Amino acid sequence: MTHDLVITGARVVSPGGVAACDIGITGGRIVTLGTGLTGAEVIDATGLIAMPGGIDSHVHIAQPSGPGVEMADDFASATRSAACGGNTTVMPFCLPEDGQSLREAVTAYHARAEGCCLTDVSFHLIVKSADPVTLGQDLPALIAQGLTSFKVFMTYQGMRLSDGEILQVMDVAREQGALTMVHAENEEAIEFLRDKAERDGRIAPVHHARTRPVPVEREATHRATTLAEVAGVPVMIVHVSNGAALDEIERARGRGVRVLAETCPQYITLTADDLDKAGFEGAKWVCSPPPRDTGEQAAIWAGLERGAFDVFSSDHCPFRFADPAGKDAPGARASFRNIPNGIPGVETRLPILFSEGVSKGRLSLETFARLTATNHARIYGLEHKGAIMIGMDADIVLWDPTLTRRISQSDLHHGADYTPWEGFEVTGWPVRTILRGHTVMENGTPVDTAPGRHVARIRPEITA
Ligand code: DUC
Ligand code: ZN
Ligand code: ZN
Repeated sequence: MTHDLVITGARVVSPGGVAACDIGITGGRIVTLGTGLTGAEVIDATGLIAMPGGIDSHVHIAQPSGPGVEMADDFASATRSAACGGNTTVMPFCLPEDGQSLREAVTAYHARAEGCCLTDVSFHLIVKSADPVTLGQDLPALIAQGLTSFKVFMTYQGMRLSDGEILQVMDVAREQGALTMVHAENEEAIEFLRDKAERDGRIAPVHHARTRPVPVEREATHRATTLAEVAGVPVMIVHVSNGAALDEIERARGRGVRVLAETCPQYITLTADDLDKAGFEGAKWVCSPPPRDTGEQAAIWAGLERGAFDVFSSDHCPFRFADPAGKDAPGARASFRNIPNGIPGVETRLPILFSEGVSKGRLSLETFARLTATNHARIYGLEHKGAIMIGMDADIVLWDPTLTRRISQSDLHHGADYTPWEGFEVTGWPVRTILRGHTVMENGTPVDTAPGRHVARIRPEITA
């Protein structure tokens, strides 16, 4: 049999282990794994590692961010950046604008993503209201259409749900077979600390981190896992930043609660000191939960090494720095409270974990593949993605494990005007990204096509 495409010479990372073999691709799917394969097109990947294309299950793209504030990426730039960073699928959130229903929001997001994506896309929902239409009509309808996961917030006025509302939403998740994701920070504790800081004149960006300390996240993590226990549902705790929150997760697991956990590059590489740069510079690192300290980085690393985390995502949430529609929003210099929250990272997630994890000998190639692709697909129900196996989509990224580079804004493809990792040295870099058999990035250059499409999902296995 002659294939459409054959990749030869690579070390192939699959759920069964790492093996030298050819990958035969026809019709956008992996159809053969073996030796001596023939194809209409052949990619010689000698010396490279073939990994499942990255799935970034936590990104924000073109998300409404408040009056006058605009995210730095649309779907074209975000997915171009994602593909250049070795990803083949991204999972953005659909956030309704004020007055918009969840279903209307999803329709608007589909329109924004239509025809311009370099990676596949699969939407999560954000549930910011527990009104009867959302709970009784929109959520069940959208879950039935394959949007089988949603996020709720315990922080942010206008977004947060009360404990009782979270229980109601979790109950819908239980009935309909969806997975609830929780942003766990205690809003009232943050408000108390923030008001006090402002009264005392502590208004610089670093006070964003100081007014969202570890206990605020630890308490909310405990509460989120307890609410899941009460509702009888699994829960994903997103962007875990510290050891105490992870302890709460592991304690809940010890009680038999089905708790999944996500962490991100910022929590293994950045600290609150990054927010403490002179003047307004620290705004570049303002995100929630904030980066902590080297002790907490070590706790997150220990969690990654012992398998306590299920997924490693970017939480890509880009704003331009030198821009009044971005980090320099009206009032942002007068108080950290007004700095848009989030950092760009979809293109740097994989190189950072590869370098810090695989190249430094802390993670095996198989663990890397699980944390960056396979588990995302399994947990969120992307049936044909996340593994180099026969029958799966031919979503493959070729890595050169010997390439050492310094991360630089000038090489990246996102819409932000900075990277929080400027100058950060990494060893290991993705050199070719293949989406369903189409090359979408080669040697750092995006290919000028838009083969990406929306992928509906099956019921997440943990909800069964
Ligand atoms: N939570 C996120 O998940 N992303 C950006 C901001 C936030 O609070
Ligand atoms: Zn969040
Ligand atoms: Zn996020």
